Amino acid sequence: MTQIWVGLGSNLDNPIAQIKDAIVAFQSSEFFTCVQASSLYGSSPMGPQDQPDYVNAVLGARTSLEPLAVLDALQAIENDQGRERKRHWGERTLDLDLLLYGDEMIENPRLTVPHVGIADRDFVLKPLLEVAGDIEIPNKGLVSECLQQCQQFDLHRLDLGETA
Ligand code: A4P
Ligand code: MG
Repeated sequence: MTQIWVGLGSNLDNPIAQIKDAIVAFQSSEFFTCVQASSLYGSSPMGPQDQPDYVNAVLGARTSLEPLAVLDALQAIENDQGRERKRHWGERTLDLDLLLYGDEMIENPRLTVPHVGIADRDFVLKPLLEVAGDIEIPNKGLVSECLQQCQQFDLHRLDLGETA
């Protein structure tokens, strides 16, 4: 079994519900166990500014799937939640990025791990630190060190109150 970390993002069609549904999809999947999710965070968009704010989270799981099979499973969950691929860094119902696959470094036409943007974005690093602790990102350093140097996107933890 390999420990994986997945970044979740949504800014269309009730983003909070999209992220919660995605977490349930992992919990119900035969491919993943020990699913643990961070809090949900709000963030301003990276990329085109004429799109809604995002909801972001990070999820950990254990799996016996090989890396490309994990990517297939992530894309199946995205597609189940109505993902359409429009413009780069544009709006989406659900984006699932494979941030880390154990401590492996993978360079494949379909898959780069660690995810290319992992060390540059507070909306990935803050929830990762919350749920994974201060782990080492291969070739990048500790999550806390990356967080001190990364770009900021008005990140704030969402208070979901009674509905959490
Ligand atoms: N791919 C390669 N490596 C990976 C990986 N580690 N995990 C390939 C997932 N996919 C990976 O992805 C394009 C292709 O990347 C996939 O087919 C896969 O083979 P995509 O999801 O279709 O395209 P994308 O998401 O538009 O591109 P990209 O580069 O993945 O964008 P990002 O980095 O995911 O950024 N602003 C805020 N505040 N919060 C966000 O979450 N997200 C984005 C998307 C833009 N702005 C944002 C946020
Ligand atoms: Mg993506």
